[in-house]
Amino acid sequence: MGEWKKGACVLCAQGCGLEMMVEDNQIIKIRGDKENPRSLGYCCRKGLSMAHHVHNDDRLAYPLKKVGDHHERISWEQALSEIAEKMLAIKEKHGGKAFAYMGGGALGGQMQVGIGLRLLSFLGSRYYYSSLAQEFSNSFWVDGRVTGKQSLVTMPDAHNADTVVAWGWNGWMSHQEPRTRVLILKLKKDPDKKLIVIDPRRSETAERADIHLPIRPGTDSMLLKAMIRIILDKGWEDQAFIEAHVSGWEEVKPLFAGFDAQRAVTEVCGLDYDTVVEVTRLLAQTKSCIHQDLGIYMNRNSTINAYMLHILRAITGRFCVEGGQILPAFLFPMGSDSDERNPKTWRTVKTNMFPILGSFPPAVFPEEVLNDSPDRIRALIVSGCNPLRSYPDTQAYEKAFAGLELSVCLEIVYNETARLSDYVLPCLSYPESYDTVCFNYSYPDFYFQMRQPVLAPLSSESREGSRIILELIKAMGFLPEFPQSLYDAGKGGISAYLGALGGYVQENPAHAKLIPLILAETLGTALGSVNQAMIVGLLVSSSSAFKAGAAAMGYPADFSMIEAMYKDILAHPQGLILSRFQRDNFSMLKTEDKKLNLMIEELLEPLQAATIENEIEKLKMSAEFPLILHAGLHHETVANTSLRNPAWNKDKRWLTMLMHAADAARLDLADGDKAIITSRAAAAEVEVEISSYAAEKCVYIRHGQGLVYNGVKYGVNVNDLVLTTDRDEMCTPMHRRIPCRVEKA
Ligand SMILES: Nc1nc2c(c(=O)[nH]1)N[C@H]1C(S)=C(S)[C@@H](COP(=O)(O)OP(=O)(O)OC[C@H]3O[C@@H](n4cnc5c(=O)[nH]c(N)nc54)[C@H](O)[C@@H]3O)O[C@H]1N2
Ligand SMILES: Nc1nc2c(c(=O)[nH]1)N[C@H]1C(S)=C(S)[C@@H](COP(=O)(O)OP(=O)(O)OC[C@H]3O[C@@H](n4cnc5c(=O)[nH]c(N)nc54)[C@H](O)[C@@H]3O)O[C@H]1N2
Ligand code: SF4
Ligand SMILES: [Mo]
Repeated sequence: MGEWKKGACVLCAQGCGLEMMVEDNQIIKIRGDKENPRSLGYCCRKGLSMAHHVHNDDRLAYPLKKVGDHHERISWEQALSEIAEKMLAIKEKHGGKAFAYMGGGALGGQMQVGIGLRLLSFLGSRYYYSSLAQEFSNSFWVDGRVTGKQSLVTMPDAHNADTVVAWGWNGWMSHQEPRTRVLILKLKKDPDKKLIVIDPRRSETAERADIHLPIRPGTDSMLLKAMIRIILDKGWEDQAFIEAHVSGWEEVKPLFAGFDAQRAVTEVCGLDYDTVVEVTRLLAQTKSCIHQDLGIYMNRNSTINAYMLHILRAITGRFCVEGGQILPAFLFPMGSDSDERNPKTWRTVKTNMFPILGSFPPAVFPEEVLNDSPDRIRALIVSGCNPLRSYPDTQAYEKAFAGLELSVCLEIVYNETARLSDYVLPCLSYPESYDTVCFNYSYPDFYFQMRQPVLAPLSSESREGSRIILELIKAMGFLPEFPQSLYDAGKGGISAYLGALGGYVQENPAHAKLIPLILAETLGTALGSVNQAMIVGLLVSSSSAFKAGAAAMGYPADFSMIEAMYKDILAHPQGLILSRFQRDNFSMLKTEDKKLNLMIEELLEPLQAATIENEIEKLKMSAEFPLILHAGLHHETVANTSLRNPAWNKDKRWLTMLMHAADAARLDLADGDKAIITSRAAAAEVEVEISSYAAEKCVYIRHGQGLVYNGVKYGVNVNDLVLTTDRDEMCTPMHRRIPCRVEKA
């Protein structure tokens, strides 16, 4: 008889609580965990299929080394010593700039980024690339200017709002909010609440909306400008809020003078003007929030759109308030503040790109490898992402991997990236280890879950990812030896350990900067898990606001707080509320005047340049590529590239390209026909699916297809159809607007 064990789903950022029935060290059944304080039993079909993520034919069992054109099994000893030796040689010959680390966007293995960045820093590099920098960069950058720090990312508080606008977000399929389908149905059922969807197609979310604005693709900046103009014309600004909490609005406001809102809405966006006025009224006069997503993030004008969305929120008083746009409480931020105005901030050598929220954009990586500069990237560590399917332009990535002197991939599966790497190191998957993530969504409550192992290691040779990186750091000789007493102290409880650590650092002040690594090594060894030790470290270094909130939850307000919280975390495998922040949300702001700053100098010119005339010109499609490819629908039949075994979709039609009936008729294509899609990058054969979910002149291919499982490739890898240069000024790929044409095969 199996046993139900508590954990979480790692297949999207929601991390829903799961209960897993485990029998013979196999997950045989899954259900949502009603005791999880955030997801409350919610679970989608991906979560229910999580077992395929853990148990599949691609799971790695031991370290691999590339020999000729294939991989051979090697021992850990050989792997660590060879990698260490090669890295030190590259460092010696070419310096720190030769190294990059890639990963951390997905939920599995987020903890090892903390330690991976230290490895990078020992090597002398700051080149950290992450998946987050190919979706949210523009928005994070704008967040940084408005809130005063990039690490203060902002989010909608949709569950507490009366009007929710889904802007380029197909939540019914992609979630992106806790319990999204519950939220959507709640909005739909309640006559006093409204769901508004702004999306060119009648998506599964639009289908359930009170109002759907079927906007012409790529014209969101015109709609935003028009809405702000309408607010000014109707006198819907929240003057008291602006006075108290906003700075810079008076300087920015003139940019909207004379803008012809009605013409923009009707002629450019193709929308009904009165409906747009009503939507604007709901935004301004109800408890509203806007959830924007990839439909506008990975599209044209993404930066000024993020800017105008914040202007809209700020002038209607929907920022830092319940049900509006909030700054979530956090234990550790999603990334670091990396202000490119600081001359010390690194840039990429070839593309001169700066990091945002601490991470560099994957779209420039191939160019950073394939160039003649002495400072080009030569060695890469990948952990917890699959660039050979996830990042734009697979061909460019293949060439980049071939151009590296050393590539090391930490993975749980033998995926497309592992296949091209020099060394492949097997990690414990999350149900085999302790782990947590940095995605949180609420204020003032801070929700936390340390996922605990529910399975014994499936292979005796797999290791915790952060332990692997720590071993590499040690193999390169970057860590001094620590006294046995520190290892022993870890066995006596957290408070005793922290006391011993304090004593050690007092005696060895030069090692203070090594504290996170001392914890990882000595406490990590005592606890049998580096991740657990890192969580203790995070609790110790948490902000005073976090600790005050924890004290308010009843934790002792002294030194013993850490041990008390840690024990509670262990005792609550379903997750818990660890801290309740005490001050209002505005107190999180890091601007000098503690106000929302709307004056972003760099964006004034682009905002001004977004005129109706300019946009009409720029929106024109060429005769060669008259259609728009939505390169990567986040559909319920895909889970990025994390569900490799296609068995979970056996009853679904999921390897198709969606197309509007009118386009199909024009091209003489019937449902099920084979067609050739051609973009600037490549051509591919696809099966046509005529769908009411497609907008006219747009075609849609799901993201996360094209995976090779047991020698068979399933569907089209959409990143074959994209060039790295299909990107905007912040190097975000334009995956929602890839020009293409389609012909009958
Ligand atoms: N089932 C499933 N869920 C997932 C994932 C998955 O792979 N599978 N991946 C997860 C991840 S990592 C992410 S980031 C999220 C992404 O979640 P979403 O952002 O919801 O995903 P998309 O499928 O890109 O949906 C974007 C919507 O924008 C619309 N759109 C396209 N062009 C425009 C435009 O010009 N203007 C406007 N206003 N809208 C436009 C599209 O029609 C589409 O409905 O999904 C997450 N959830
Ligand atoms: N063309 C196009 N490309 C896209 C998108 C698109 O819409 N269009 N969407 C983009 C978006 S929004 C995102 S977020 C990215 C997602 O892209 P990625 O960040 O690459 O995420 P996944 O595809 O889920 O890959 C995660 C990898 O981590 C591995 N993994 C899981 N657990 C662990 C662990 O504990 N340790 C280690 N070391 N590895 C682990 C998994 O096996 C998997 O191979 O894709 C992007 N790519
Ligand atoms: S919404 Fe679905 S995929 Fe996302 S965490 Fe929850 S169960 Fe997993
Ligand atoms: Mo994403």
